Amino acid sequence: MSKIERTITLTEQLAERFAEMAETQGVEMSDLVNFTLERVLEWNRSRPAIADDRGQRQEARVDPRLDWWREARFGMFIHWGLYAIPAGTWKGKRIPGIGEWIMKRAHIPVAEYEQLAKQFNPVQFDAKEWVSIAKRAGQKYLTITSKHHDGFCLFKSEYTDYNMVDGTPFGRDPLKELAEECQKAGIKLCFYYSQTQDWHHPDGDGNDWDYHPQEQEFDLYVEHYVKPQVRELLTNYGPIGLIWFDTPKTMTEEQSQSLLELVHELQPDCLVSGRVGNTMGDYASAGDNRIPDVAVDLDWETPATINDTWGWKTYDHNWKSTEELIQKLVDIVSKNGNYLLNVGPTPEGLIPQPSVDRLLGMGKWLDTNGEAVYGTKAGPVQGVEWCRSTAKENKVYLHVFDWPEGGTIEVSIPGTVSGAYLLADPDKGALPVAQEKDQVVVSGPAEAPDAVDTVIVLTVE
Ligand code: FHN
Repeated sequence: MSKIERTITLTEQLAERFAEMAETQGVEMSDLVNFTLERVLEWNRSRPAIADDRGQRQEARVDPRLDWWREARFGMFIHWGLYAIPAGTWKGKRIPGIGEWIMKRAHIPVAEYEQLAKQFNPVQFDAKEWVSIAKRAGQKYLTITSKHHDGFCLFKSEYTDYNMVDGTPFGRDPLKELAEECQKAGIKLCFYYSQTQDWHHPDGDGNDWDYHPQEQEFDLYVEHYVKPQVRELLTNYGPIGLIWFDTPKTMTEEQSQSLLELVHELQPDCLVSGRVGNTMGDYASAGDNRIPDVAVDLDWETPATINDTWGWKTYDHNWKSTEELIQKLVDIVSKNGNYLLNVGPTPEGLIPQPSVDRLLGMGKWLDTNGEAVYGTKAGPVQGVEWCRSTAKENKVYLHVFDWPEGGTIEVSIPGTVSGAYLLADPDKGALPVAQEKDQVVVSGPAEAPDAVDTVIVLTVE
């Protein structure tokens, strides 16, 4: 029995068991499933932040093709598709979970879900504005869902009419417009592409309410649909920074390898995310919203939400604060990672205002402190609750999250520290430094200059 067949059999057994238990215990099957899902997610959170099969290929670790990405550190993720229309509610019922999963969570038949395309008319979409928000946020690349698990394509494709140009009243190709604006703004355009799950395609993974998984030909879907579409994406939109494959699930080594080769054949400089599966990525992909506890000696990235959903949901107001987002960015960079922070635009084509506000707040902080983020690596001070550190050339940047009373900063650093100043100080006024062996003591102002993260630059010999 193949892995997929075993998975299907197990799922069927589980479903039967759930139904039995719900009936004998007199509880709703949907409650049982939802609570179980919560527990599974909790269990998932206790797993390593970067799963082995989403790791980085050995050869990629020193590959200069990644240099732009190592410099960038901060990107914009965009989840946009038909799911923005129901925005978390289907037939008057709020559907639990992330917005872009509504089709699966509510088992919406393809024939019904695809009707949404006829309503998708985001007349307020303005590629220039989206790119400008990313730019002002200090984000250096932009990764947009060209096709998510629901199978709808945001780009013109010869392989399906279920796409923005041929299938919606909008009739425009947002990826073309974004490609132009990204070029002008010097932002790398990148494409998310769901290579395994496709709940619309008869041979794609994940839809067992319209299709019979046992009868599906996943290999044919990869060969005759995924690959030709990846070819379109890498042929029709100019240079693409990376392809963000996702949820590899049943991808075999051969399938992951062949996708990797296809991308590199079409655009040798285009990177491939760790979620191509089987540890073949050009860089590793951490779990959603997961940040490793310690620095990781790989090129890796955390995809993350600003609230709790990727695709727009009208009633998800659980927005993280700007302060929290800045500290998460710094935490990630201080462990060698990149932060890919998501926005879920509305069906009208607008990036939600709470996201814009937070992104611009981050950009403002980066305007002053970007030097301590872009192109830096994990610094020598690690495992300290109140402080993070990044490093570049002969500089160590101390990111002080909790300013100590009195302003005396004490850390352990190998090497001789020849000077210290506040990064926000345009005059680079020297702060008194004392050093005994590895112990460095900097005397800063009594009050925190920046309540979120005060950056002290140490020049190290
Ligand atoms: O299932 C998707 C989810 O919808 C979203 O796209 C995230 C982003 O990292 N990736 C998958 C779950 O990990």
